[in-house]
Amino acid sequence: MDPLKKKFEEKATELFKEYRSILKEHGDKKADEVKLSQIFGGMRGVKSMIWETSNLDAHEGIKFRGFSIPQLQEKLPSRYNCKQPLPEGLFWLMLTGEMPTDEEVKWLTDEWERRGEVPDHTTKLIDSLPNDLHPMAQLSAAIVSMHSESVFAKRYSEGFKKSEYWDATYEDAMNLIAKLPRVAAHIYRKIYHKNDAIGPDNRLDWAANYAHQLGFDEPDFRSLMRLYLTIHADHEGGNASAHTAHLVNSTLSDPFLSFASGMNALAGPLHGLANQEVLKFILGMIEELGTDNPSNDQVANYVKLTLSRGKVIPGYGHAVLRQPDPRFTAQRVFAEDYIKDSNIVKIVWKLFEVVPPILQGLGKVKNPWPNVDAHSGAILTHYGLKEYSYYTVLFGVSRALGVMASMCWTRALGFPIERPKSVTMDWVRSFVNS
Ligand code: HAX
Repeated sequence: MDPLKKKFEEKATELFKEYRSILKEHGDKKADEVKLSQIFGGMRGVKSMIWETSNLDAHEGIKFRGFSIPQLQEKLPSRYNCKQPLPEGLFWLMLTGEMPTDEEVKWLTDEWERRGEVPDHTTKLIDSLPNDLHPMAQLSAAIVSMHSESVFAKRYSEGFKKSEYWDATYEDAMNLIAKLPRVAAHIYRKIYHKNDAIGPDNRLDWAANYAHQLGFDEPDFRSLMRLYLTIHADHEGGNASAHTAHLVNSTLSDPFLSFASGMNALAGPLHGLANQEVLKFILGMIEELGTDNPSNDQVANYVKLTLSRGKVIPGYGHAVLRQPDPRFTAQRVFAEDYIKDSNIVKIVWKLFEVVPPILQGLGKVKNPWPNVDAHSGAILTHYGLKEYSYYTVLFGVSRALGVMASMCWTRALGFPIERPKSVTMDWVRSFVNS
């Protein structure tokens, strides 16, 4: 058994016993009460699942196994004198709850490299799709086609015990994460570079290798990818993409099919697609104003105009957060550190000054602050990755780390199929009149 799987098995066996005994003793204890406003309002805040890998606080933002983003930047292993952590280390941390050593991370980089080969039919499928099909649709189709590789699906069809589900899920998680950058890079090169694919370079770490296959080998872009793929990896379990993957997997649909479902949720403009929408919005502003160096007043007027057109301001607001998103702040710090002069980056910072008071003034927006998607496009554009329709794919590659680590936990703890309760309006009417 490989060292990561072994460590996970130890941790999972321990937690399984603990959770079963908690459930036996305290199963009837009330953890929450649900208000009608939550039933109508997208189940905000309803405690309804276990998600070990990260936790989101409305004010402090995301913590991965208790570590904030600056703490990850300080404590996770890095390489090549890069100030940014290796996402491999975050996966290890999320899966085991333990900070990995340099050697453990090195092992994981090599292991993902070893597992990275993409089936021929997946490459052919991508090549057969029209270039104007959105990259997220191509990603989802490609992942679905890798169902052929699922160890879980194969072992299930042969008949295996529930206590062994986690093992097959771990194999699928590792294989999916290993293959995903190659699939995602193939989609990019096919659509935007006349199918001029670039093969992997097995001397590189997972993030740098992805950057390489996209066609970006500058050290700063590699650093950006390490940070980007770390901070987008997980946002507890209730967000739409993670929860979708979790729900689908609860039917014992295999990890490839489950993760593809999560990607379809990420592709919505209120969720991950917001990163492309932000750049589109900024480019639209530049075009309408006729300058890429607008004043704060010009930016504010454009924001108000956008709202008057009945649109949301992409990159702002959040269902849980009530402060600027630490993932936004991490990207801002990166841009301050690495990027000397970019008018698009400066527009992102001007938006940060003018948007919150305008949204606050509407009197209905619960969180007027920027979220993760407000910054990424400006930095990617600065380095030459300008095809904004592709941005959500980068997010999706990162999100695999958290979702797949969590899926291993879900299967190791043996959680059942999800089945919440819906109610009819008749029920609501009689409830309010009772
Ligand atoms: N611009 C304009 N109006 C906004 C707004 C924004 N950025 N954010 C919220 N509102 C509006 C809502 O549309 C809603 O209006 P109505 O009552 O007229 O329907 C009202 O304010 C209350 O919404 P809320 O309770 O504050 O926000 P929700 O929890 O319902 O929604 C969203 C959270 C993120 C979907 C929302 O803030 C939004 O649409 N933001 C813009 C899109 C975006 O950036 N999405 C990415 C979020 C982060 C993420 O998942 N990344 O992947």
